[in-house]
Amino acid sequence: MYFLRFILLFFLFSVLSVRAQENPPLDVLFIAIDDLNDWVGVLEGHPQARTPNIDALAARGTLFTNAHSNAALCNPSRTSLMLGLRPSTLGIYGNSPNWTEIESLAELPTIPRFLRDHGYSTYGAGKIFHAHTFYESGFYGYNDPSSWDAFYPSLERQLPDEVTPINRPVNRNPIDARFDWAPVVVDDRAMGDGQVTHWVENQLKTVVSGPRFTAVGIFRPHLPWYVPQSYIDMHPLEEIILPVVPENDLDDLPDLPLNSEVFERKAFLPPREIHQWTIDANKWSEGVQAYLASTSFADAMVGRVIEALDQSGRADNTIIILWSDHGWHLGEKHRWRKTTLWEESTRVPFIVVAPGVTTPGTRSSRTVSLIDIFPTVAELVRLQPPSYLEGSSLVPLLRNPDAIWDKPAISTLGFGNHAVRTEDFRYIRYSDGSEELYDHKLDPNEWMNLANDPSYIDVIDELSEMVPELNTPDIAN
Ligand SMILES: [Ca+2]
Repeated sequence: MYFLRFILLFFLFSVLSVRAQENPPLDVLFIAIDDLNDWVGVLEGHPQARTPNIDALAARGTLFTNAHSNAALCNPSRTSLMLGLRPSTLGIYGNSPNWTEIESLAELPTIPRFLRDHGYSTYGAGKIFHAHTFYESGFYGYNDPSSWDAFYPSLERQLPDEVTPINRPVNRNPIDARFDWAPVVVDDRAMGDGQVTHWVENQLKTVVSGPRFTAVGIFRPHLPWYVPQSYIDMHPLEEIILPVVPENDLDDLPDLPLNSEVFERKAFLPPREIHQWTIDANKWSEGVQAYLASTSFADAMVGRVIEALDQSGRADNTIIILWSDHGWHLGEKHRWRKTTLWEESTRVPFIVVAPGVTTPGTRSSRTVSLIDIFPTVAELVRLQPPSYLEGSSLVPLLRNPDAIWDKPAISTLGFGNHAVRTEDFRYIRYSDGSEELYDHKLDPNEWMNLANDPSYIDVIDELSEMVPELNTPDIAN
């Protein structure tokens, strides 16, 4: 008996060590893009999107065509993604709470810290956690020094300085100088994203021992849309196609999303005022052009990073995950920017390339969200994830993109406001109990709110069961 057990153990040990030799721990390359909606070639959100590098990355693995952010605002989206807990569990709804200064949250591992604790070397550059580049403010964001072995520009500061026009706003809007666009005569490499990307390229080409996690946070197409002229030239102004926006699209909406500061943000780049200005000043097409140009610029940065990975010889041993923190409106629902619970704000590009797991060129239309990234990474690198994570590992969908999947994508904005996205529906419930329902089979643009249609009572009953029950009070208060 004892002998048998010994043989068995010996056998297991040999199998495990052979497996270990055959499968060294995989590297992870994490590509975050800021404010990139579905205006990406492969997602077909805009017919003139030109993103050849993101499209090529999608062709290497699995593209999730129905992926949604946890919150349509930088800080709650990114904090939630990196910690693996919903904004409504964390109590982080706005851009002001710094999670690293809240004791109960600061001790939770982020994705990179989790990997670092398990033997990974971790390198990061650019906007991973919330930060912005309104240069003169001296605000450097909420980075977590314990997550990284090295970070560019520094552990404290996530974004480098960049060259900007002198007389802002160049587009002469009277609302806010941060809502701006212009060509800049700057080499790609000298752009903030160019500096960040350059550092990551060198990092990827440097030989390190043991597994490595590398994160690059690309800032465009976040405002302001200052990009080299060549990217603007890719999108000629006279050919720009505008989103179709019915005149009466807001008429069937409840009061809260139209009048609450959570959504309307009158104090900060007011979304509907901006839209009205783009119409009055005949600037809508220019704005769309500038966003498309910024997206093509961000795509070029993705191309450089992937090229460096390929040159490093480690691509076959590297999991690649590309995501954006949330979407963006450019006139849909008569508004610009983010901060809504509608499709334009929540739908994001999300691509996973996992050697030995994903099949090149596959797509999954299952509803997934960025809360699923942490458990997915953990399973892909064969580590036991923290037990409290609220997402689901997407490995079953990476193996079979059509696998049965009954989980909705949940997006949250402000206290007590949630959207539930299933493959067929978007159901929104606001903190005051008001509701919206959109049938995506009939109405992919979410123009017809069916919340008061008696024939959808059963659907609403079913979807309201999926609304998160835990709503932690805003820790900023
Ligand atoms: Ca953002």
